[in-house]
Amino acid sequence: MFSKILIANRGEIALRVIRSAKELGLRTVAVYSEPDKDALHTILADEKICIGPGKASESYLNIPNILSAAEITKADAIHPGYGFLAENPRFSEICESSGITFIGPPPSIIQLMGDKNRAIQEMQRVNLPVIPGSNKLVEDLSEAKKIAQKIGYPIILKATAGGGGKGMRIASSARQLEEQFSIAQHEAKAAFGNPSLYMEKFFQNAHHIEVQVIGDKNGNVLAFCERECSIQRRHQKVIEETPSPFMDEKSRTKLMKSVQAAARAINYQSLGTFEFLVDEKKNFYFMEANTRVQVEHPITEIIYGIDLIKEQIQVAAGEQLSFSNNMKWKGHSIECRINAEDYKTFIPSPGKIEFLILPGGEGIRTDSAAYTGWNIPPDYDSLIAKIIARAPTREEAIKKMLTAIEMTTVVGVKTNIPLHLSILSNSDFIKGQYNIQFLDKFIAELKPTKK
Ligand code: MV4
Repeated sequence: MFSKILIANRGEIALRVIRSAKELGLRTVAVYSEPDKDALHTILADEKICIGPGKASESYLNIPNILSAAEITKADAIHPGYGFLAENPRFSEICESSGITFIGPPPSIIQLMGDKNRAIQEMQRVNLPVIPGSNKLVEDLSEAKKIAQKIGYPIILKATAGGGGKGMRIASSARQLEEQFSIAQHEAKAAFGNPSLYMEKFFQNAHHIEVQVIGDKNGNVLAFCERECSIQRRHQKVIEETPSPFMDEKSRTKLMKSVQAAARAINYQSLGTFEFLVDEKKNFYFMEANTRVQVEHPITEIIYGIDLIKEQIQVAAGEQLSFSNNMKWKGHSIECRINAEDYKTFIPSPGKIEFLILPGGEGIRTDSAAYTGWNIPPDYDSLIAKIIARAPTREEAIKKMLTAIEMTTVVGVKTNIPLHLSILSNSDFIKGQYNIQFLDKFIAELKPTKK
């Protein structure tokens, strides 16, 4: 087992990793940018090293500075968290060649899943259903039009070096495809340095459902109960829950077994999440996989009563998975992401938190690095806290979450708390009758169009 790990991240996830590392008796090193001098992860780690100014490219994305911090403090492992360098294959390779364990999958897996088109081809090879589409890169507009004819409109163009919705363009006709194709190529080139696109049938009324996996270095791989993540706006998740109110036992078992088999077939190691679209008939189609811990991982931890970050650190140190295949989950869990933003426009609202009261009580967990007096810097995401509610039934979990959020106080910055309260009180949401269309429609109703 390691003796000291460096957390190459910030905010709530850095604090989350520090907690599990401390419980494992490890010493912790925080890296921080100048605006994060007084951040909670900086304060609560055993050691701290400033790695640069606020701009992410000069600090949290600055590989030489992060590795120097690891050398200086003699850290024997690095946890990348999510975002920043978490899915950068070059970073994991440089860690390994520097004799520092990268707490995540091997570079080959990060590389595979980072190339979205290649990942789809590989998942098809190991018999995981994939979204009907080109299943190859689309070279030019004329090929795109031929493939779209075969698949049937509407179609969606996706950047193979993208993911998480970045660089997606939808076309409902050949004329729209003519307009969108070159825009999608330019956006992909600008955002990822790679203009390559692939195409899929666009599922209008699907669910966005994902499956957590974990693998150790001895070929053991586990898949967990699915997470429903359809409530997103511009590909930013707002509310996630597990189990999905849409899935039934039969579909759930089939999905989990299929993911476990596919993950085992490619010898998946460490934490990962396989994302699917599920259609009205509950057919699931692989969309993409993330080779990192996800923001919403606590809802899975809570229904299983496990610590996924501890497991991830232990398997990185070569230990066996500490839980078996037939794990049971209990109850229902929901996560609400409380952001410092205008809830109608989603425009971030950084600044000083004058006063903060986060909720507690039975069945409530808050993952947050915010505190009264903390100045939310404008350089990073605007997450204030993740509130996670767990109860025996979905109805009770919703009621518990509503109560928790009503008793949350944030003074000094705008928040999306009103949005959460209105979603959690919405009858379709309460009935569990929603899909990926829900939030865009809901927000349109929130702010009636100007007369
Ligand atoms: C899709 C899709 C429908 N059809 N792909 C990919 C990244 C994720 N954040 C959203 N993604 C989607 N990919 C195909 N072929 C629907 C989504 C999607 C979505 C799309 C538009 C508006 C809201 C959405 C919410 C979740 C998923």
